Amino acid sequence: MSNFPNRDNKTIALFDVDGTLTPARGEVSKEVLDAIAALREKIVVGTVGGSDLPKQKEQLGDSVHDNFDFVFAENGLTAFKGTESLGSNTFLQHMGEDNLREFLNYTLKYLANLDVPQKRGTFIEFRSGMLNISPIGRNCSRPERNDFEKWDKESKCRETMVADLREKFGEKFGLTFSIGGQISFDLFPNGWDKTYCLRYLENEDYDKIYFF
Ligand code: M1P
Repeated sequence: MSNFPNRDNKTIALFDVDGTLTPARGEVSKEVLDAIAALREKIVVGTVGGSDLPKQKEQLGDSVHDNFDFVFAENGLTAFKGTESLGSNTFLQHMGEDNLREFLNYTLKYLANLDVPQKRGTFIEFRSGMLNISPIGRNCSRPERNDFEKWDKESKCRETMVADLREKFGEKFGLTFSIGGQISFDLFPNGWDKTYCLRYLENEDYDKIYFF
């Protein structure tokens, strides 16, 4: 950070990736990189993306560690200051094997008992920072996905399942549930959203933190 002698090192701007620095799942433009480089002369800059680091590099380039002071992938579960790793965390580490097994055994039985009109494969996707659970199965086709969404609106399948899991495990394991897409819902430890990365800035003593 000493390459920028005249900048305000007490102010940092953090940028979301998809839909902010880049189009959704797209690549960053030269204009945006130039604007970031100019801003970096004045204040500290960082990225906070929901995707993992390889995907963030596909979008922002392999030089992302050179162009930003901080790089937070998976909302900060993977964290870098320059090229120095600040740490990493996973859903498995948060849960521990015993709690995870208890949760999965219950959820798999619940899924088996669901009377979904069409069932395909990959009902539970194990991601590094979350679980994604789908009553129809993630490898359904596009038309099957659309049909499930309609059926789910009437049957309230996901809503009912989430209410059940939340009551049984929400407080016990500190989990947040979120129905975002068409065929599934996500669950992750409380606080593992975009604010997760802020824990790495606590010791840096910033006066102002902007998030875009
Ligand atoms: O971005 C919203 C959701 O998109 C997908 O959901 P679905 O496959 O149900 O449409 C998933 O990637 C999910 O994790 C995500 O929250």
